[in-house]
Amino acid sequence: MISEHMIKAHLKHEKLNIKIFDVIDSTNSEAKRTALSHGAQCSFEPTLLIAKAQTLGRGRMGRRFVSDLGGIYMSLVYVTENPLSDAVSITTAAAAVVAEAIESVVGAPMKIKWVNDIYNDRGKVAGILAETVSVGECTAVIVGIGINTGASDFPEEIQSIASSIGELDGKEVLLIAKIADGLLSCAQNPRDRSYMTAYRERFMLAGKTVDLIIGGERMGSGRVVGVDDNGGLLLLPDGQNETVTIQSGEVSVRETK
Ligand code: BT5
Repeated sequence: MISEHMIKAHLKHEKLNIKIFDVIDSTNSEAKRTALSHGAQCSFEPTLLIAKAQTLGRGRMGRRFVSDLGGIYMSLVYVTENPLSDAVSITTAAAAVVAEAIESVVGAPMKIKWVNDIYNDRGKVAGILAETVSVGECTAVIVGIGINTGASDFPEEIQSIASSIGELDGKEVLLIAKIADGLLSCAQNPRDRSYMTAYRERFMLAGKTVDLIIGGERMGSGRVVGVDDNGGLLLLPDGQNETVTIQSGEVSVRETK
């Protein structure tokens, strides 16, 4: 059971609207509609949208995020006047917040694959989609998070990738509240990069040889050195001796024989 009252019982931040849906197309799309419905008004209270299932769950770059019953699908939308808000650092902060929150509720270690995927020791358990939309003179930030919490009977298309953090037996509300509190704290302190410690501790690519993929195309390969404070990937391209910073894209780890 997920109710507004139960989430608020765990929540530290007081100003948060909460809307819960049984099924929706996408909580990120609903968040966008919510932001746009405020028209030119540059302020509205942060709003958390939660669904038990999504019919059009979205991943990055137009990809599908499988959102059947047996997961938590949530989006936080808030207005920012901070020009530093960019999708990479918001996503990075959210990944650290989500990984820590899952660990504290479930007790199992989580790993972060740059930039937005949370893994347990069997596969991807959560994904993050950060988006922005212009509202009047301001920008609304939307942080969408999908977490697999049910049985691991995933559809064929994600069977080899996905895993679940398992049934939460009533602790869903605690997890949702921890994530919302963490995201709201990051939103209130946009220059604070202290979440990078949690991110780096769980970063699963350090030292790995990866292929860099941008816009679906392989752009080269190299060894991952780390992540910078803005969430950029530090990569030493093959055959070169200077590290480059990658701000967007994704990587696929090369299997070492
Ligand atoms: C993501 O994209 O992982 C971001 C997912 C964000 C989902 C949330 S749910 C609430 C909010 N509303 C939305 O509509 N979206 C957000 P990306 O890194 O592009 O990963 C997508 C890829 O992950 C797919 O191509 C699949 O390979 C895999 N995938 C799809 N569904 C999955 C699932 N349920 N669990 C694990 N992996 C999945």
